[in-house]
Amino acid sequence: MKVLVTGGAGFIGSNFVLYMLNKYPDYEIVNLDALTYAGNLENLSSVQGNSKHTFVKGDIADRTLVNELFSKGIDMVVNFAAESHVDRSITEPDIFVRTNVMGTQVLLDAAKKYGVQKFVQVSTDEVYGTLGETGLFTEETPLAPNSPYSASKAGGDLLVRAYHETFGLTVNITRCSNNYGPYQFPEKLIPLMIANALNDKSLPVYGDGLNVRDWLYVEDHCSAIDLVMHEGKNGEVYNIGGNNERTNIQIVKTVLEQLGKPESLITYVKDRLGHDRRYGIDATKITTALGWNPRYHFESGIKATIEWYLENQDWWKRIQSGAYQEYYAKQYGDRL
Ligand code: NAD
Ligand code: TDX
Repeated sequence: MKVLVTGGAGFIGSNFVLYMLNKYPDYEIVNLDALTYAGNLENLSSVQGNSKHTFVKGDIADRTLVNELFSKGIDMVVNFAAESHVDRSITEPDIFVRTNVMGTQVLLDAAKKYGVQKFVQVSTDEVYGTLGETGLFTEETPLAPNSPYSASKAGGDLLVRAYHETFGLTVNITRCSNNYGPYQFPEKLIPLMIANALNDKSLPVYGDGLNVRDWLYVEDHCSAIDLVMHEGKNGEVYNIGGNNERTNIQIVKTVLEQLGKPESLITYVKDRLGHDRRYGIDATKITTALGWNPRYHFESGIKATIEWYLENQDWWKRIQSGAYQEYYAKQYGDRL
């Protein structure tokens, strides 16, 4: 089995590559990643020299390169490659459309041209928009994306659907809630708060801090994708969630408490534009149809995550010493 994993040097993609190489030692993994600011080969250092892992630096929107890879034989595709940060999509939407919509279409064309057993599109609960205080997103919830990021992911999802309906491509779409765990870039809530707390810097909480997200440990997301790629019913969408809703302020206080840092570091800042109030996932379909269940409770997952960031300070400090500083000043400079 030869699997093309795109975006496999990013947060979830690299966790997935490590998970797959460990679980299926006979599989060949071709990892196509453009190494944008979010891609980091350090995430894959433990599999350097593993002959079952081939890293290719390149863009999913590069049709020539993508066709060349497919022409050598690809059995399955798992498409993680994306611009993934909502705040960046508010200031620079163009690249989100290019990668998340057009890049997905290039991959779909190649999958159609060369034939694959399965194309898995890794998507997000954000395509469903926002919830009020009650209710959960099901696979039947209409798409109503509110940010340029989620709109571009919804665009990618709709192309996947269209290539299934029109050309008979074998596909699945997964829509997962917020992930956390090792190798997450410190622009996202949990690693940003851990890093700032360890640096004794203020912790910027958007708006009133009462927006709700559902959190899933990244390894549980990987096991769900594994099941979908092997057992998902052709053409189906699967929601993936942790049944773990928390307000942002609860998350931030948990991080501070575990690190023994004072709550005085919390600073409420100007809200994100178009900030979705609440996400909540109904994962009944994947649990009943495919027998998936998350292994981590939030308490053990957040503990493992904090330990990882404590033990791997070089990893995130190297990131923070580069272009990140410019990003941070631009995002937070006039908010704080
Ligand atoms: P990430 O930003 O950490 O990683 C994205 C990776 O894609 C990076 O390695 C980057 O270099 C690569 N990439 C970007 N543009 C590319 C291009 N044009 N060609 C090739 N590679 C490119 O993102 P992540 O958090 O790991 O998310 C991975 C996927 O999972 C995304 O599709 C995202 O929408 C989805 N998702 C993420 C979450 C979450 O909580 N992080 C939740 C649900 C779904
Ligand atoms: O500094 C911050 N302060 C803050 O209050 C940051 C970075 C975030 N927040 C809030 C905004 C959100 O309500 O925390 C919540 C989580 O924010 P992010 O980590 O940026 O995640 P979110 O916007 O929910 O999107 C994430 O989950 C779904 C991923 O980035 C997406 O790729 C995924 O699709």
